[in-house]
Amino acid sequence: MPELLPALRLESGRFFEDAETRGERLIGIGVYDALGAQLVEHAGFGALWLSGLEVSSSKGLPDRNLVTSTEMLAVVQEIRGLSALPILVDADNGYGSDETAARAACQFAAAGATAMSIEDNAFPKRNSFMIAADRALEDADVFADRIRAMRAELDERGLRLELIARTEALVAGLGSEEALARLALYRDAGADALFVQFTTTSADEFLELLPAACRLGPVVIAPTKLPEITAPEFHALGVTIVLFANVGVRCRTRSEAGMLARLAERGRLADVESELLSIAQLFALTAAEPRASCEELSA
Ligand code: SPV
Ligand code: MG
Repeated sequence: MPELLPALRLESGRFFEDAETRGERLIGIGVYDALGAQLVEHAGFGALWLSGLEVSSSKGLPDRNLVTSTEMLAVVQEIRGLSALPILVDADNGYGSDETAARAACQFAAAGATAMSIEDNAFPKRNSFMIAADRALEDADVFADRIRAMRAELDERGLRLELIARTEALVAGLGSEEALARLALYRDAGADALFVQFTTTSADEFLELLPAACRLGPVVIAPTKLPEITAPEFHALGVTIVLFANVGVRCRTRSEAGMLARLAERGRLADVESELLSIAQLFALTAAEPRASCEELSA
């Protein structure tokens, strides 16, 4: 009987503190299901970003606080069953209150997640790249109290989960000073890592404040709007984890849409066969042992 699950090499301890101590720099890739997590692991990346945008999109929903913590939990569980990579859960704004955030933190921790990111978008959150969206932020002290509430609940239950505090201050047009003040407040409230989000219009501000943010603590970024800068370049600036946050769902959706358009036009499988995994490759991917490599899958 083959092993159905790979041996898990889960980090115990403090993920970000350990990464800093070891001088570790990682790339995390956005995922929304276990299959995507397997592909990311096979490709050799070091972390999984369970992306709110990707999970929302995979359900045909906009990224506006519609996906619930229990839906995210189900994905954490399915991924943890197949991958030993660190799972960083994008928990939006914590789902509305201190209690919802603390409950989600405990559930994600118990399911084997490594970290949970919460952002200071007011409820209901809007994805950072939605144009003309209301950009109201949560009051900074209210948000800091949320971090304390999550930590207290985790500690009370003897659970360990790294907390990533993300500010949307640059996205909201509030400037670098506000962004840094919020990051410092969130760190003092107990966040293990800091995340500063930006869009095209705030990319310069982001690059300017990045060194100061990195002096406050371990930093996580998602440089969707600075696509020319490499992950090693960001690492050299002091960033601990670079997230390519939404590449999975965008790639799969685009390639599937293209294939379907050609199939609709031609009505013949042979015309799209070269765009498909073979059935054998699919079986190899989902077989217990041995699993197929990325090179084999894209051959
Ligand atoms: C996500 O992946 O859901 C993120 C990153 O929060 S982004 O949507 O790119 O802002
Ligand atoms: Mg998100």
